[in-house]
Amino acid sequence: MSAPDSLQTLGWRPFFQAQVDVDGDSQPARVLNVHRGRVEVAHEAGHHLLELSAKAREMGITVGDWVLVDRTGPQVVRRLDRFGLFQRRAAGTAGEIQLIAANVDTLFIVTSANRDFNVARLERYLAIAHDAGAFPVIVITKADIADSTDEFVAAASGLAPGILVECLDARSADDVDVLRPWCEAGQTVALLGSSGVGKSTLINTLTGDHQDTRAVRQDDQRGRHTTTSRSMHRLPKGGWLVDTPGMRELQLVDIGEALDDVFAEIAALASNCRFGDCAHESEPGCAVREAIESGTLDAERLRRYRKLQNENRRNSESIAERRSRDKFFGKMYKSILAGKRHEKSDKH
Ligand SMILES: Nc1nc2c(ncn2[C@@H]2O[C@H](COP(=O)(O)OP(=O)(O)OP(=O)(O)O)[C@@H](O)[C@H]2O)c(=O)[nH]1
Ligand SMILES: [Mg+2]
Repeated sequence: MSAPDSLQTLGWRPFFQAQVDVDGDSQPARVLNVHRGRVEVAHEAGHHLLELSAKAREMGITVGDWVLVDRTGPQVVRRLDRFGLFQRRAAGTAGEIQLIAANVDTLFIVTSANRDFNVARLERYLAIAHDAGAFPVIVITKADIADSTDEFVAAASGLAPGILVECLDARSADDVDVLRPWCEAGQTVALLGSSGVGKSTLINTLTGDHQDTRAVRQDDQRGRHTTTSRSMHRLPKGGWLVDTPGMRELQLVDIGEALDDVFAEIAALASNCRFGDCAHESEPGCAVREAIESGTLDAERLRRYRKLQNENRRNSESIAERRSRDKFFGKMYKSILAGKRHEKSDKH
């Protein structure tokens, strides 16, 4: 039988403590899984499956969230503010924001020492990490089958001053040990990377498991073991691994500042341009173009920055547009209804 978790082991910290005045009626709990209006939470007394009330559904609860649970209910009474959030736009044209995971401390950005390696993709993932408040660690797998990993490590290390880059064989427990400090008790990690780079392999090596996705054991009240697949997986040292399909479909949405963090040197140069709205094209006094001409800034890096800015703008604008359109149609619909009612009352 697995021992109940302490709040610290679940990831509780002063940031959350400061938001609550925990009384006798409610207790903090971490959301391990959300499925069809039900959440699985873990708290000091064990695991619980809770049905969400209509009010709780409106709180927009996602994997990794901290909530307050009424001891007597039991029912989710409040969602605590997050220090970070991964989100994406729903597929199709609806353009709604979908919440993927909250309160992730560390993001392992996984790529391989082969043709998967792509600087633009890494910059994109770094922006996502920044936006979600997660500390990025670039993990380059398949070091064992690469002729040399120097170029990959140099290119990744060049992406930001002090950026952490680990190069390893994802199948080797010894190699993967360098990632364990991020997986200690109370830490929450997630992985991001394209298909085939070794995410599942890393997870298996980290958890010592051999399954595709690690399932967490849980005792039901009769003491029987049932094994279910969950979104938050326990790591051997007590950390948590977020493994949800949505992580594969993350996009840049409302991410402007995070992009400026990733491309900090361009953002800093831009602040020296003569015009505040300089597009770095043909304006006089453009510090960004000067840097490219003098060779201190790579033109390709500017191009990639622009591309991500455009992608972000496209995703974010269409949401704003959609909202205003919804409002417009809402009003129109109401006025049509009002007109119809009017017509009806005229007839009577
Ligand atoms: N030699 C070597 N093979 C690796 C390494 N990492 C992963 N592989 C192999 O690469 C293949 C793909 O690894 P997966 O872990 O399934 O990749 P994934 O990122 O989970 O892929 P998706 O689930 O499709 O997103 C498997 O055959 C692994 O054994 C590594 O560091 N070295
Ligand atoms: Mg996989």
